[in-house]
Amino acid sequence: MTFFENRLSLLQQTHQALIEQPNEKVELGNGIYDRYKNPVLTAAHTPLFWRYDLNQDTNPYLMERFGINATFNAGAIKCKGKYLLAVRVEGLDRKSFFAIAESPNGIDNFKFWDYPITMPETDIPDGNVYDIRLVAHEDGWIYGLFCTERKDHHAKKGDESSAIAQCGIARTKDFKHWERLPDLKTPSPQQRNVVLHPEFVNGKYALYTRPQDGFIEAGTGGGIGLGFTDSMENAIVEKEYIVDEKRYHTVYEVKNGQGPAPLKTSHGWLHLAHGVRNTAAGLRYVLYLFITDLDDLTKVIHKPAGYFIAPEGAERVGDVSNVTFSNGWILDDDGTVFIYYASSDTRMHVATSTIDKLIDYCINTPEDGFRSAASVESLNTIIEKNLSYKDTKRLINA
Ligand code: M1P
Repeated sequence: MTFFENRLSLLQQTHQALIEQPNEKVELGNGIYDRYKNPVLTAAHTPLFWRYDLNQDTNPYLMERFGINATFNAGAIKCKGKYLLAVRVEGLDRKSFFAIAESPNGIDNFKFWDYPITMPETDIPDGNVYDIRLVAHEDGWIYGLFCTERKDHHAKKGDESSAIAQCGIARTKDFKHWERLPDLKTPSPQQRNVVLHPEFVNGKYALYTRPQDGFIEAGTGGGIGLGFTDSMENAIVEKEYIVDEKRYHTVYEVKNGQGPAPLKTSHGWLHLAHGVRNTAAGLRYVLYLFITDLDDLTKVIHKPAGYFIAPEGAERVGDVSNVTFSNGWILDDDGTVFIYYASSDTRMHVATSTIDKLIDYCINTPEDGFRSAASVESLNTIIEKNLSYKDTKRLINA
């Protein structure tokens, strides 16, 4: 066996073992959702035939020719019984693109399709595209709304970092062929985390937005917005209504953003969002939930205090450490919810729960009182209630 053949065989065995590794629940979670031991996708899950030239004549050392840095921030959808993730794949060159990975059960055995998505461009080429949200809209199309980032040509001379973020829009029927539509127009100078609501609202398309003053700063944008457009072929939102505002001394005080499209439940629309706060160690991104009214999408009716998922253990470290981010979840017919989240802009994980548990969590977890004294009050209510039960006394004294 040549050096090349031996190395290729080892690479193939390792890759196959990684992809086929069964995932397991982490025991004794918080009762709200279950985490899993392994990430569902890492850079190492990408096919070997993406990363290597597999011809011994042209690549005798069997070197990587197209390195992958990270697989994260995936949109999610169930199609023909398969769990599909539209993954943000980032090469060593820092450019992101989308690729579909498919699993039979939603928790392991995710395998990338042979080719990444070739996303058509508008007249103004995209510098970078990322964080796609997949939505099967009641108009019959599957939409992918994502961030398109382009260099800010008005930035100061020498500034090679400033960019303009806007919402790119594309639609498909098969996830292979995409029709690119014009970018969304809104009153805000920049947009990220724009998500299509799955149903028409008074005959219009509804979009969750995240108005922002600059590329990083949400600034006066206010929070997660909602706007309406007559058409997705020329999507224009004239007014953004702030649904969930950023607020002093919360986990979303610096900025927030809608995650995937909300799930319709009998209690309202269930939302997953990310919240960002600043720390001495930099920005910290966590996930939180809230429910909006079924008829008035701008009205938040339940919102537990604090975060739902925050980075834990190995999740804390990556290219952008201390980040959890989600733009994909799947609700199964039996009520199971698969929450796909990325850690530290590096890899993808899954957590599972049920729609009943998530609603219970939203309705029965104390709300944020925005002051320490209010938090103590919430805690005392729980303690008093528990200590008044005879059974609790027996259990805690056992
Ligand atoms: O690096 C953390 C996240 O930062 C951005 O999110 P937001 O617009 O809310 O600040 C995005 O670039 C996202 O992709 C990234 O995960």
